[in-house]
Amino acid sequence: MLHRQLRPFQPGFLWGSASAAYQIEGAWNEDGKGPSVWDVFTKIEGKTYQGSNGDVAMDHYHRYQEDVALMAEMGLKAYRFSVSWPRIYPAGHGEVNEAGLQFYDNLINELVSHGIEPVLTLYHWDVPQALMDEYGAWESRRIIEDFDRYCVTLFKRYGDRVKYWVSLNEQNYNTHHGFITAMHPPGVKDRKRFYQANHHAFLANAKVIDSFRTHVPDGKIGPSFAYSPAYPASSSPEDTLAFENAEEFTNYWWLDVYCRGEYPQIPLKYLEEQRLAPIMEEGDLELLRKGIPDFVGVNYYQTITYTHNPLDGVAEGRMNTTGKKGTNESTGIPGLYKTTANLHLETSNWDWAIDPIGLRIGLRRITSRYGLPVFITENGLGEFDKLEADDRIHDDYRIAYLKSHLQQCLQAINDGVELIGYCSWSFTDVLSWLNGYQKRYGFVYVDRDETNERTLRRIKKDSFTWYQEVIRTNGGNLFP
Ligand code: BGP
Repeated sequence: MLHRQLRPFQPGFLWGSASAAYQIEGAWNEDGKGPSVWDVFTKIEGKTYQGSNGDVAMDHYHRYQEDVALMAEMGLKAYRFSVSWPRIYPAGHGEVNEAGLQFYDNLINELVSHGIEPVLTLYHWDVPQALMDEYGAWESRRIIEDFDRYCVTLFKRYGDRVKYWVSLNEQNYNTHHGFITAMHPPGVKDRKRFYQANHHAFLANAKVIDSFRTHVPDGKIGPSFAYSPAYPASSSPEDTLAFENAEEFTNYWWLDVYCRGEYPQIPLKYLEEQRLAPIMEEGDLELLRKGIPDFVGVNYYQTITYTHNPLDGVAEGRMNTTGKKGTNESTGIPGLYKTTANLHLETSNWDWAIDPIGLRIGLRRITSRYGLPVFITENGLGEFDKLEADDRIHDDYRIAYLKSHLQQCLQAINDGVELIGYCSWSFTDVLSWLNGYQKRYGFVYVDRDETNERTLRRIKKDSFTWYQEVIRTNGGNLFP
């Protein structure tokens, strides 16, 4: 679709940036916080790149005022952050920790006083370890009540100042690694448990959206989905079928439940045959239908290309977590699909395909299938950055990535997509869950590495000034 003229970004477009508690806060055991599963998991040998963890991370817990001052200097309109559940309920339920609530009160007030719209993520993977020990966290239906109680506590406390909320962050990616590759907690490989834990997460998601309607009636809420739109490797019917399988199993499985309150028929039938389908109870489908969100949060990094995979074909392959280009292996489900490189696309050093048009395609697919507004809650480029002798970081590759993706956002808007806002990943550099501190995403460099906390000094990268100008011109400088 070629437009002769492009309508600009609407006034009030939310130019934002994002982060997550575990990846920036540090202060892992301060002011009454309980341990999360990540506090425990990262200490198991061999689980993360060079044993990196978030004990100190970017020390945002102690430096949030300095970080918000930088956001204000940039002119940021929205800031997406997550609340750490075990900071609020150290044991997952029971007594609430006032010091934890106070920290986010302070952060929210700081944002609001600088005219920055807070976008609050309720859950970005750091479930309290206490709930893992007590009942296996997402593997038990008990989590639905506990998650709801925690969320209602936040709705009541912050609902007057926070109007944009993200329910679950990347349930799909997190559970995939939790139950298929064993690279996230609880670190198991079991497809049956994967689908059951997902079912509980869907129910918990629907339940809190339902509660949200009562407590924050003038707010907007939606889940953030790790969306990698699928492509067929070729126009052969076999590859096209593999691509259809991938769309059904890796995207619609989640999006249909969120946006329609029902499981897609074709994968459900297949999983029933394989005895992998989740066990549902009476009332579950009614609850799912109460969870239709106000928007679909999209975390977009790449498209994935699929090809035919025979019954004795490829299963899980190794993932590049070192930044050594070309070390990612093909991965798939025998009889359904397997991934393959897309020869039309460049990749990052972590082998993620760079595909701005893929973002436009994905936004259009969501609009066509669900007719809901979209909020891009993450998009960015993880790369090695070099701190030059003059204290500068010339991250022109990041500017090129973000610019090309934003250009496609505007194309998508002109195609008819209702886009609320765009949060880059990330504002400052953050801990990359499995890839350590060397895979950097921020506009602001943080002086530390995997083993040495160094000064934790904040240094603006070239992309900082560039995004500042994007915001100032409401996207006017994106096109020549
Ligand atoms: C998403 C997560 C973020 C962030 C980002 C980049 O999956 O929601 O928390 O980490 O991806 O991924 P990575 O750090 O693996 O490069």
